[in-house]
Amino acid sequence: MAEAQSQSNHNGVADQEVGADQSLAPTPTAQQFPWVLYQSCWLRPSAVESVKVVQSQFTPRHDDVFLVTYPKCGTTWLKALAFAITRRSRHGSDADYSHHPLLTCHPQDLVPFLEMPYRQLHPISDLEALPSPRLLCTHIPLPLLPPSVFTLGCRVVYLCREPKDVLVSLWCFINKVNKNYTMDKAFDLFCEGVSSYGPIWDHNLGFWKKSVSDPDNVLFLKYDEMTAQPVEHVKMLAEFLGIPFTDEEVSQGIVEETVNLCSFEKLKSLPANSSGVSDRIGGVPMENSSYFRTGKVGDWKNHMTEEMAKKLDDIVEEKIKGSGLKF
Ligand code: PAP
Repeated sequence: MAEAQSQSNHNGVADQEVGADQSLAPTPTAQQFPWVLYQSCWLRPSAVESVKVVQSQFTPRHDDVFLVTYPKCGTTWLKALAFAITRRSRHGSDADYSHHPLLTCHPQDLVPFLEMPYRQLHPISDLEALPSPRLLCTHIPLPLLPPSVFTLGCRVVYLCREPKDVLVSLWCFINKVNKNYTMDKAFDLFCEGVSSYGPIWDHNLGFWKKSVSDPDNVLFLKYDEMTAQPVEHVKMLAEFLGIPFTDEEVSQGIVEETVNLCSFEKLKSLPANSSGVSDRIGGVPMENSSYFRTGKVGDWKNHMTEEMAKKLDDIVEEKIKGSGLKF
């Protein structure tokens, strides 16, 4: 996740270099958090370069499936679920999860991101080499994605999350590598819409509106609802992906097995996810366990005051007013 960029990797110099592009402007708030505005989206300078490579070089295929999230909305969970669903045997008797790749690989590594590791460092041909149908993931907002994702009719699964929980998750993640990213600063920036791939409300609204106008191709999911009803959501996801669970699979308990395999508790307990360090961004090593913090709904209460909560709630409510989207 690009926000984890350490201070030493990006300073004012990088900002100015990117700032030469007329479409970019430095963040208004703090020089030590040098997001820039690229096509109305806040990004780290290196992420801008990567998104530009995706925009100019990535060729979608009609049978691609895109998992899209704003950072910290449950990307790891969605990757695990979609991977488990699409890779399962269509025949119940062959469904054996005892040797499943999710037991030995971090979910983040089983479904590649379009824009990470940064594509100016890791060629887009890595994605071209994947066999169809590809399962891909991205944080890139809708207006910045190659338009053919939608004209080709690719399936897009969007997972959103209650913004206060997103902010807390984001702050905990970034604060591990950048102690200057305090909760107060994170909050002020977030309320201005400034965090990687932000503003979050624009990100949510882009895919929300598309899911309303094009429900066959865009499935809009909510983390909180998925947590409350995982079995129903796994069935819904499989159906949307064109591979519904058969009656036989349902009666064999394969849906529940999928839910359990991808549960926070199960994944967090596995050595591949609980130990070690990986650099999935490019120059930003993070502990594998940092993708498994609490996995809870409403953890914002432990980190934000009621006053902060009200301010952010009011901002988000105003931004999404009239769209039909609710948190
Ligand atoms: P990314 O957007 O940076 O790629 P993402 O997976 O969205 O990662 O962020 C991690 C969040 O998803 C964490 O939330 P928290 O900080 O509020 O705890 C993490 O706990 C949560 N998460 C990871 N795996 C699961 C899972 N299997 N079920 C539910 N939540 C999960």
